[in-house]
Amino acid sequence: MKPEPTDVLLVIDMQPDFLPGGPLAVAEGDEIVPLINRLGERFPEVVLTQDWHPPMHISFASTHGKQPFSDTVEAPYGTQSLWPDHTLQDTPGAAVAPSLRLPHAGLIVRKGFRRDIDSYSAFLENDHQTPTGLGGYLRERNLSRLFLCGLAWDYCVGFSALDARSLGFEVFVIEDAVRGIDPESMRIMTARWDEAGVQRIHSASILG
Ligand code: VGL
Ligand code: ZN
Repeated sequence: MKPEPTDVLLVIDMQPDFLPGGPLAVAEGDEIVPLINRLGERFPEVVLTQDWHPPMHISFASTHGKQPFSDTVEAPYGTQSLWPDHTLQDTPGAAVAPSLRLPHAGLIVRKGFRRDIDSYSAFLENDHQTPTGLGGYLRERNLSRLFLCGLAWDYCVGFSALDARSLGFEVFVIEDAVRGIDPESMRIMTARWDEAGVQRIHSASILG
C-alpha cells in the first residue's frame, strides 16, 4: 500500500517522558522510534502530537496527594485516572523525542495544556466535547485517511483512533508501531477499535 495524497501519518506522544527512563515510561516505547522514522519517509503528510501539561495538572496524582496508576479523581467530565507528573510544559521530557526524525511534519498538536481538563485524544479533550482543532485541520487540507502510531495503545493512540472514526475519518492503527501501558486495558481498547471500524494493520503493508 503506497500512501495516497489524502493520507496522513499521525504520530502520537513520542516524548521522552513516555520512553524508557521517563516518569511514565511505556515499555519498549523506544523500540518503535526507528520504525516510525521509516514510516515517516513514506508519508508526505505527517502530524505529531505532544502531551503538554501545566504544573498542578488535574491528571497528576501529586496534585491531589494521591497515588499514581491506582487512584482516580472525579472530574466534572467523569473519572480521571491519575499519573506520575509528566510532560510538563517546556521541559526536556515534554519535547518531541530527539530520536524522532520527521522534519517534514506539518503540524504539532499540543493537548492537555489546560489545568482542569486532560486530553488523551488528539481530537477531543476528556470531556469528549471540546475539540483540539485537529479534525478541522485535516478536513480543510483534504486528509481523510489517518495512519496512527506512537504511544500509548490504551490511552492516547486508543482514544485518538476512536474519535477520528466518530469524526468520519478512515482510520488505520499501525500495530507494530504502537506500544501500550497495561495489557488488560489494551485488550479492552482493541475491542473498542474493532467495534468502531478502526482498521489494524502491520507496518509491512506500507513499507513492503
Ligand atoms: C498518555 C497517560 C497520560 C498517553 C498521556 O500518551 O497515552 N497516557 N498522558
Ligand atoms: Zn498526560
